[in-house]
Amino acid sequence: MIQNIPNLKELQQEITRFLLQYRFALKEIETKVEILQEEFELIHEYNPIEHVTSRIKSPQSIINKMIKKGCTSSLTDIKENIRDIAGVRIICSFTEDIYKIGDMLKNQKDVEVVQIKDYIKNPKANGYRSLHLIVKIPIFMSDRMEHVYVEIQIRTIAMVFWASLEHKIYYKYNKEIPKHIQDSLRDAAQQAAELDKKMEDLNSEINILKAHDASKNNHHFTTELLAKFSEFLS
Ligand code: 0O2
Repeated sequence: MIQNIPNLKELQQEITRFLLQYRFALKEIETKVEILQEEFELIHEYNPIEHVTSRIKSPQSIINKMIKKGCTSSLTDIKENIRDIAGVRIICSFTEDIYKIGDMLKNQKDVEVVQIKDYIKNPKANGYRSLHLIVKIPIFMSDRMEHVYVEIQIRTIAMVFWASLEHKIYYKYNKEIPKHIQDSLRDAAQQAAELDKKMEDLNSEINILKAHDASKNNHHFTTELLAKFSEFLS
């Protein structure tokens, strides 16, 4: 037992370092998203991101996934197979914002997109909708550089609403869910999708009105300016 203590210490250090890289990876992605958010607000006077959350997967959830995937307990194996140990969730105002934000992240040079799961264009059978990007980013530490996987889930408020409640109610429920409940769940997801569409249409209409007003104001301003200028010249 006593002989094992140095090994235990080493193991503890190894696990701490292992989890640390995920914490740093989350910070990197969060900073990237914050920059996009601030830039959008300042330059485009519009904020497509409602809020951002992040989490490190719980040890229990990591173990469950290891069992599901038949993954060994080597840290290298875990790192390669469980790609959502670090997870960031970006909540956008409208569906079109999801793809804008997704593209902006994809275009960043240090972000390697490894996998895209578009559950908006292809919702899961239960109705789940969200855009998932599995990305790999470099993390620079005192003595080494690591490439770390992060799962970025991008969704609207309506998608969050459905997924959070479904998660609470049924997700990971290990028994067969009765058909009428499955149908209701899918129906609720459909209603959430319709609400998203309705809000997006309203937003587009308002944007057209705003653009029309802005061009009218510009026209007034130019006419007034020209009148003042000719008054000044005469
Ligand atoms: P938790 O507790 O959120 O971490 P893969 O790793 O690609 O082989 P996986 O992980 O099933 O398989 O991929 P998928 O389908 O992209 O799911 C990744 C995550 O999306 C899940 O992580 C959930 O957070 C979320 N998710 C996927 N499907 C559903 C769903 O039907 N309902 C809800 N509420 N969330 C879902 P975890 O590890 O399963 O769970």
